[in-house]
Amino acid sequence: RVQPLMRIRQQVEDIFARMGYEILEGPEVEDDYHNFEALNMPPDHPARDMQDTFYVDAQHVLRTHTSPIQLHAMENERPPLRIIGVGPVFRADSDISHSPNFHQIEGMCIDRKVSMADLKGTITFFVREYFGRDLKTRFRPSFFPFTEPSAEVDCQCPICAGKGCRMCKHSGWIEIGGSGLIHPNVLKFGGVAYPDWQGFAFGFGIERMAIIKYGIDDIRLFNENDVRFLRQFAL
Ligand code: 2NM
Repeated sequence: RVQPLMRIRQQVEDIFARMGYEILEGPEVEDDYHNFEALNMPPDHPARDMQDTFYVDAQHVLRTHTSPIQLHAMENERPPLRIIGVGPVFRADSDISHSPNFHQIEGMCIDRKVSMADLKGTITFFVREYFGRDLKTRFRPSFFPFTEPSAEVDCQCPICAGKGCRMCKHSGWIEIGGSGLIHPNVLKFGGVAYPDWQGFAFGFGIERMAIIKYGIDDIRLFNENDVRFLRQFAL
């Protein structure tokens, strides 16, 4: 069988491929510039803390997110761009809901005029396709260094259809990712001529997307290779 996480990755990639996105991977070891500096995280930024980041040497890290893939795409391709960056990422964190090597899928759209409305339309379409029904999507103001404005993305809980259950902590809503308009500093670092070109971006954790769809309660199950777990995802 296809491993459940890779099934989810294929499904998510496929939805964005149908919207015209190009699917890209990238190096798992990145230099400090592409993982942090060019994403508007200067040398004193708290995200660089040794407690979160696996350092390879003074200048290189195991990428902590897939956003460096977007940076490489800005450097190597010309707008308009629709890019999905996907693959493993690494953070020094491990418990029932955090894995030190989890997977992200991030999207970026760069065009002449791009707004929060375009972002919301794209994410709303994705949520409907991914869960296969008409779940509502909600955007909450938030902060990320690489986007301004920024928003967290919630959808109605697919387990209880918004009624309230253990998965959504009885709120009816569940957080599925982050998003925003790409910060002008990031576009400039990537060599994109702002404001002639503008962009939106978003990111999801693939384990989290799988956990929410299937009601799985422990992220570690994906890597244990217990056939009783894996068999439940037979086609
Ligand atoms: C997120 C949330 C918000 C993001 C931004 C970019 C880039 F490189 F284009 F600026 N890529 N991904 C982004 C924005 C990711 O994940 C929670």
